[in-house]
Amino acid sequence: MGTVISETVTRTQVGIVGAGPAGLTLSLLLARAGIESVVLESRSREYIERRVRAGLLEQNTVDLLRSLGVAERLDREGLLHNGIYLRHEGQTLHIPIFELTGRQVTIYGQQEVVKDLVAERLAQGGTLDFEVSDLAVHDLDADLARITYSSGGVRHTLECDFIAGCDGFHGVCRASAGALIEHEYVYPFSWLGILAEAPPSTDELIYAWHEHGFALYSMRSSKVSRLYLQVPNDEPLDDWPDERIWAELQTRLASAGWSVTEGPIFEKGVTPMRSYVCEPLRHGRLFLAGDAAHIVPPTGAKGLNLAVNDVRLLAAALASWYRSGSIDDLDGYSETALRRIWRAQDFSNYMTQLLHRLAGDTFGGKLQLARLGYLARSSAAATSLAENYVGLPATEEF
Ligand code: RFL
Ligand code: PHB
Repeated sequence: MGTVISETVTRTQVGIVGAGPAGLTLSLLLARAGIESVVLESRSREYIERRVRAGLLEQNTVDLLRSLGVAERLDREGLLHNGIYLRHEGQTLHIPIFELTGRQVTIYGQQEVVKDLVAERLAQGGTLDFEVSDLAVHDLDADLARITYSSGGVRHTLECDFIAGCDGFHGVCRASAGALIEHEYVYPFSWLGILAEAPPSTDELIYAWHEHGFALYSMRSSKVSRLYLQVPNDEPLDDWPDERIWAELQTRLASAGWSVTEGPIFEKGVTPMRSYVCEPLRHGRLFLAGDAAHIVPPTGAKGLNLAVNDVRLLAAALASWYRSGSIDDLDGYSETALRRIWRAQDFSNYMTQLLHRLAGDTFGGKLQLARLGYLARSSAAATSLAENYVGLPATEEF
């Protein structure tokens, strides 16, 4: 005798697949507009609240989180930054972002953002189901779309007006969206990232060019540092005991009379670097947002910020449809979102090409040093970097 599996059918306005920054933010934006949604997540709450990823929030992102009433802890614990350092050959160039743009970035871990969004979603009594499995989307071109999934041994069908595919790069929604056009570039290197119990010995982030490869000095708090090293693709973590990591960070980030403060490493991981965009961001009633639709290399710190911008546009388009029955904004979502996505792709690629060691190429290295020199001498060049890094205004033009 097989296991008896009960089945349920429920109905909502927007079915959201994925409880990352994109899906959770979308659910709160929709709730504020009086639109009901259901968020379905394959992982556990503990897992998504611990997953270590991004750390740098654009002012646009902070402003949006504030407007949703989820920035109380962010305002208390986030670290405001007015600039960044670019370091090469022992020289340090400060890009004074606030002075050049009047805007700031904030360091606050992505998992902290996720915790705050989850807490608010649950406090509002919104549906957020963890550990769902076998999720699939159907009937994207019909009057009602459907999401099927299992949860707690029960098979569910969720009928929806629209589905938001916010399920990240390895999710299922993009693959169900028919023949999309894909643009992709995979870089011949990865980032080895660590978290260490060590007070940062720098006031601003340091992006370092070095002949051994790129290094980044970031942080999470006054007690925790976040650091990254460029490593070859498929680099085994076992080849990087803590002593080797610290030695390499000291070498690549070196500056006279200064050193990186070391401490116990409590998290280590390797992330491949990819640029990817699919288009359009829509198939019938399915809309893609965040990493489900695009990936940027982390050098520009844009991934989470782009995800939040996508759902800002998508929520406004859905609200316009529910308010007036006008389909225009939904029809325009893909084109509008892609303008900023491509701007961020270009900036992320620029930062990556500026700072990483490129395969056996002295010509490329010389160009990088010429660009760094230009950034030091031209306020136009520095302003261009600063306005992209801090985040161009959240209008539809970019
Ligand atoms: P997420 O965060 O991947 O969330 C997708 C969610 O969908 C769930 N899921 C499913 N749920 C149900 N059914 C399925 N079949 C499902 N398949 C997947 C997943 O479990 C997950 O919870 O995507 P979202 O919301 O689009 O957010 C994107 C960001 O997470 C990402 O862009 C950033 O982390 C990128 N990133 C950075 N972005 C920044 O803006 N600033 C940074 O400083 C920055 N640094 C980084 C980064 C990413 C990094 N890594 C590890 C990739 C640094 C690193 C090292
Ligand atoms: C981070 O703190 O994790 C971080 C900061 C800036 C980046 C990438 C990652 O460009």
